[in-house]
Amino acid sequence: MSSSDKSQAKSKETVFVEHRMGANGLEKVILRELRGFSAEVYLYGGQVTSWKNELGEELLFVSSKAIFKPPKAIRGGIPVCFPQFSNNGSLEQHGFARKRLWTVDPDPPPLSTANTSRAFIDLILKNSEEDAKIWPHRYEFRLRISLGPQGDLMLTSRIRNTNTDGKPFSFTFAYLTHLQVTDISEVRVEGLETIDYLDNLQNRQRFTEQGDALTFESEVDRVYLRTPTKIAVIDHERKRTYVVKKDGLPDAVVWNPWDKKSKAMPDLGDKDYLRMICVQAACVEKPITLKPGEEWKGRQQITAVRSSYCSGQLDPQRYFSMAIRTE
Ligand code: TA6
Repeated sequence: MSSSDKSQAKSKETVFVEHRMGANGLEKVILRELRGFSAEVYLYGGQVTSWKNELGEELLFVSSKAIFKPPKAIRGGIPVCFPQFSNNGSLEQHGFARKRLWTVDPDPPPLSTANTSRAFIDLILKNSEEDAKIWPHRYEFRLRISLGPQGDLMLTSRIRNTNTDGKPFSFTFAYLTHLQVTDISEVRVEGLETIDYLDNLQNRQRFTEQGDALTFESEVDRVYLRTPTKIAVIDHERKRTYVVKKDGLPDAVVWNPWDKKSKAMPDLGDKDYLRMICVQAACVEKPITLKPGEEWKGRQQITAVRSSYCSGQLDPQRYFSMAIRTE
């Protein structure tokens, strides 16, 4: 059988989008692409809870004690923080979108970026009477989750102000992305060197990152401001690099709870912090303001590439630029 026949046969047998019952009767959608990458999205929270490579290796972290039951947010994967990131506002921490039941968007307006993938799902969340009591605005939040041809995981959010009272609204936003790593003490983050950040562990005081890659020896909870559009997370142990590319999201939040906070969080295993790093494409410092009829778009694309980086063998900066070139 020729290779094109094989790929046609594979394409015939691949179910690109499958609706399934997940934990506790919550509905989920499984996305599969031809090369064998897959992803899982719960309609509860519009939350990606799994992203696996062609070998079936899990690339996202979900807590061993995650609670898949409303009204608790699922600990791990990629919670969507809207209309407020952090507890620095009038709403609950990270807003309510991750605790709402999203629906499949039957007829989404076309996205400007050409979509070649068949493994995608369009979800939508709209204002509700209940939420209007705490956030008195009308909006349409469209979220497309897709697997690209290289297995990359793409999330595109489009938020439109549909207020009929002429009022604008403002919001902050983050994809609270939990990446799975082998050993946090062997992880480096490239791309944030010399960038200013707000340190949530020091009353959001402003500091400037050092000139070298970010490494982890204790709890980190920082909002990096106006970062480059590409950030690399190198899992040295696994020889894997995640490249996070973002658009419309100027900031990036880096979080690891470390041991003490892990023990204090009931839905996080005591040792889970060793296997996770949160690198979140976000808009925190300067809220986004939309007038009625205006729409904002924020995209995040994560690619997992093999990295042969071993200390002393390869300059991470050079590797990082090489990793981007192979994109
Ligand atoms: O992303 C950083 C952060 O704001 C941390 O401060 C920590 O609270 C984390 O989010 C998780 O927040 P959650 O509300 O999901 O427990």
